[in-house]
Amino acid sequence: MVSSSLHPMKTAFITGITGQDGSYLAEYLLKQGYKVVGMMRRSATPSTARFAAIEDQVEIGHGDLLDQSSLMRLLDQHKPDEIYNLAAQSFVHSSFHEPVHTGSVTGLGVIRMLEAMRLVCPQARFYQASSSEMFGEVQETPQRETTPFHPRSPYGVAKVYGHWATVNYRESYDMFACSGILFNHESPRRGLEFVTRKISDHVAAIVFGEKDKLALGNLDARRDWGFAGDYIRAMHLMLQQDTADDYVISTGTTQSVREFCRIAFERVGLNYEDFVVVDPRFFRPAEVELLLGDASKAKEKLGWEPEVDFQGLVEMMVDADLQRRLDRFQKPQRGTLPAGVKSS
Ligand code: NAP
Ligand code: F7E
Repeated sequence: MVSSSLHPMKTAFITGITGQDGSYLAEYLLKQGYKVVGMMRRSATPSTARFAAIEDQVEIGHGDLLDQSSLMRLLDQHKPDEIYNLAAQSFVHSSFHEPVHTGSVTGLGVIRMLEAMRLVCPQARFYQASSSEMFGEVQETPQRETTPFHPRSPYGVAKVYGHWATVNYRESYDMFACSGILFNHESPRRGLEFVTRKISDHVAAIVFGEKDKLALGNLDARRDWGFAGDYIRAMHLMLQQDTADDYVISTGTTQSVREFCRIAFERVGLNYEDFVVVDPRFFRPAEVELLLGDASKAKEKLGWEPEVDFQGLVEMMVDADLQRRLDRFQKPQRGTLPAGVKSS
């Protein structure tokens, strides 16, 4: 295990800094003494909300995983020590509607980053955001680094490509390239389209009288859900080792979407069965029914362990969505507010 001592003068380059993980990782690396450069793509409405608190401490470079020249220009300009490739079209459901785009960003985008690094700064260390979606129709339980992949969506297929591209560049060019096979991780900064945040936000909306129902798809899908703030520590640890390797990062527990609903509604004294309706629009052409990770390699070699458990995660997310509404001076209409969620 390597201790997480301060790293003055090191530069970290993060793609996907506007996303959930990018914002947590940027905060963490700043605390570790890094100079942080984040890559953002052009947007009509810039999405800087997640890292607003640290915006003035982060340097932003404009680029896109679809544009090879922008990646090479940014790496040449900043000469990073560590590259965290977190950018992706990351929503599995959308990947069925935009399979080619997903393949180009989430799959080929990895090769574009690796090529840019090979040509511009081959001594840098590279982290690829791989995913438990690669296991898909699981071939064994729990899933570990050696479990064969069987992806069930264009997103999963693209992530398999990115994973093997990372391994291939490590083997072909002796580059320090790691693939973190992360299971689902959530937080109050999770996008509203993902099921956990959709549930926590709807619970708060129901409490505040904005909504009466929560329409969901498959309630029986099971996931190994952890807290994003724990998982970004593992990304950093992977790049501090003597040799590059691949690691599963997970909690080692699995719960259903239904169980997430039950705890989320219980947090405000309500019964999920009174509000949740099943809507076929949210089912997928092919589903990943069960994910459960075995992170013993990460525990042994990185000294990594999660700190937030499932119940703590659900409550954190519900409380944050309630608090957001209280901060906007909204008034609760039903249910009970947990202690700790208060008007400011
Ligand atoms: P996220 O919140 O959806 O963030 C995705 C990021 O990618 C955003 O910053 C987005 O920018 C950026 N992006 C999308 N297309 C891009 C492009 N063409 N060029 C440059 N940037 C682009 O995802 P996350 O939850 O933080 O996940 C981070 C990474 O881990 C992703 O690669 C995801 O697939 C992977 N992963 C996530 C989980 C999980 O449970 N969260 C688990 C395993 C793996 P905009 O703001 O402009 O859209
Ligand atoms: O779905 C079911 C859905 O969209 C979880 C991404 O970060 O983790 C994430 O992918 C489960 C699925 O996440 C709704 O069918 C039911 O079984 O929150 P999700 P995901 O597909 O697991 C992996 C590891 C990644 O790498 C991805 O980037 O919940 N579900 N009803 C629903 N899902 C959604 N979104 N909406 C529903 O209404």
